[in-house]
Amino acid sequence: MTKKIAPSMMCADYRTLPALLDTFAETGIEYLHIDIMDGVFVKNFTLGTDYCKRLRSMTDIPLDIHMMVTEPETKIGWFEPKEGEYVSIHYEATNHLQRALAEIKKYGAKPMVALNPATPLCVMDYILDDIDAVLLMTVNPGFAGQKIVPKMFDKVRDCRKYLDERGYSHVEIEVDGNVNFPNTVKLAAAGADIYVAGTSSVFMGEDITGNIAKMRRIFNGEDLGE
Ligand code: S6P
Ligand code: MG
Repeated sequence: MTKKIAPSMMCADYRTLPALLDTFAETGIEYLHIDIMDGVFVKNFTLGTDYCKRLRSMTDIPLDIHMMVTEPETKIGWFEPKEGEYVSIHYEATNHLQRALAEIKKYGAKPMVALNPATPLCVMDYILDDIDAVLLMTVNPGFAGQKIVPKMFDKVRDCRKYLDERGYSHVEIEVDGNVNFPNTVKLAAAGADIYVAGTSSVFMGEDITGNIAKMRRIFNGEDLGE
């Protein structure tokens, strides 16, 4: 599968948003990762429904909406998910995971299940037909700028194997949290497909285009991520 970059928009400088979106279009950015937090599931507030709406009016790049909220099944519709977009909901946030994933599909969007670092892969045993991707949190959710949980490299590798062995090779793995350049090298080797890029990579320093090019070189094995 082609490896994709999803810049984390909570890390973006709003003052230069139109120019940033032009840069993302020019560099072929595949998704815009939108962190939704409710102050309950995680101790923070970030982006919301109006932000998604405005962003869609400014760019054709599909959104990748990461719902870090309790009872997501009651809130999916608020975001008016579109065809081609990803919507992820946390296993830990709902008693009705299968129903919530099916709800995302009703909008024509692509369902993704999100797992916190401590959550085992086996929770996906009976929802594999309901997902297009799994989001493996490589930090505990809530904040940008954290350090990766080292065991997550094994988890990504185990997840790729778990999916392939069950005939779900088409299900993509997204990684989110401290996806810096050296970690990208390891996560790519472990089999991650979609890379949420925040303060550790794309938004590090001033050269966003250069950072994106470096990520792509790492994907191609042309850069060691140093
Ligand atoms: C964190 C959130 C993430 C962050 C991203 C930031 O709870 O889900 O999407 O925005 O991880 O990236 P970084 O490089 O600052 O860790
Ligand atoms: Mg996120």
